[in-house]
Amino acid sequence: MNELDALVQTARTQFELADTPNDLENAKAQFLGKSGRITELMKGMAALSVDDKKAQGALINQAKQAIEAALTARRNALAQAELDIQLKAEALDVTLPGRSAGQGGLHPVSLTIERIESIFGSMGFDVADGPEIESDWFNFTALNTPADHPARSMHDTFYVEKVVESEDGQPNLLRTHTSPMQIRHAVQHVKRHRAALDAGQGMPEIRVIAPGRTYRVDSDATHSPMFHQCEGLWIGENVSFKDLRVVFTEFCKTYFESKDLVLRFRPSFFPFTEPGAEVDIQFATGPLAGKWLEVAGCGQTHPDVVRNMGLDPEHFIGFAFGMGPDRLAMLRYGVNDLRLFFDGDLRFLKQFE
Ligand code: 2NM
Repeated sequence: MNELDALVQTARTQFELADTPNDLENAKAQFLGKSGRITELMKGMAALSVDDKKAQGALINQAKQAIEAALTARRNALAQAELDIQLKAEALDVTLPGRSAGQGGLHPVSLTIERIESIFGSMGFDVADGPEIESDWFNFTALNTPADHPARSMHDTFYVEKVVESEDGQPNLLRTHTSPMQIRHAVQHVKRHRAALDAGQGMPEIRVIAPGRTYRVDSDATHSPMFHQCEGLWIGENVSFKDLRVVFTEFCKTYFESKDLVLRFRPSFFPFTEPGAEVDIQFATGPLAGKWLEVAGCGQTHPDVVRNMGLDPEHFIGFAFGMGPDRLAMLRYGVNDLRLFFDGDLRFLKQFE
């Protein structure tokens, strides 16, 4: 093997031994650099004759090209190896099962309230909202509840530091029922139509339900200090107790999906109604068949309450009703302890999703 072939062979070996691009460039310098072997050989030709220069130059060039080809091949091989390592490290196994985000669901009482809203919505009722911290006026006074009424005692009502304006300097409290939302809604409605009312043109009827959290000092298997109510109000110039009966009967049949249930109205008393009644229902079939179950209170809105809405009770009449979504959920789902709804145990709550 002549000297040039040996040189090319050495270069190939050195390049193969280089494991990194940096090592490879260092190896290259030994052969192709400024003072590399090929450069040295070129310089060595100075003393040769013209013919020998031609012949020797061609051979050196051949060797140089062979070394450059080996260098390029090794550079490509190292780059490819680096890419392979990177691809392997970043590999994504698309066949692995995904990680689920976990699915939330609505609380059974929320589902019940949505159901109530949907049924009354189909009968033309709006849905009102309002504050849980109320003034004494909206919670009691406007609802014809006298100052010495037991519902106003410290034993029954959670009084709080004053945070909302109370018209009469009375303390704030956690609302004990959803009625204040109805008063607020009615007052706003009447304000909007004040001009037409004063001109004797009347106003669109008030038809609204008000669902939400309510609070009383009470805690056992059937009472929770926080519970839910949903009240309804229909005020117009020609609304009667018969309308109440029709609307509430329709609601119960739709809510319980039972066409053959019957309603019973038992006379009762509420400060904000005159007359007032309790509503009992009885199923003809199913596990509760034959039993009278109390599901709501109702009545014709008391003239003083109509007046507190800004209306003349000589011209406007209406009815209201109030029920407990917690109790409606218990009846519909067959739950016997109210506290299960508020313990936050997912094993119980997941059953209703
Ligand atoms: C009930 C029972 C009977 C009622 C009265 C009113 C209002 F605000 F219009 F005066 N809302 N709801 C009412 C009547 C509530 O709950 C057991």
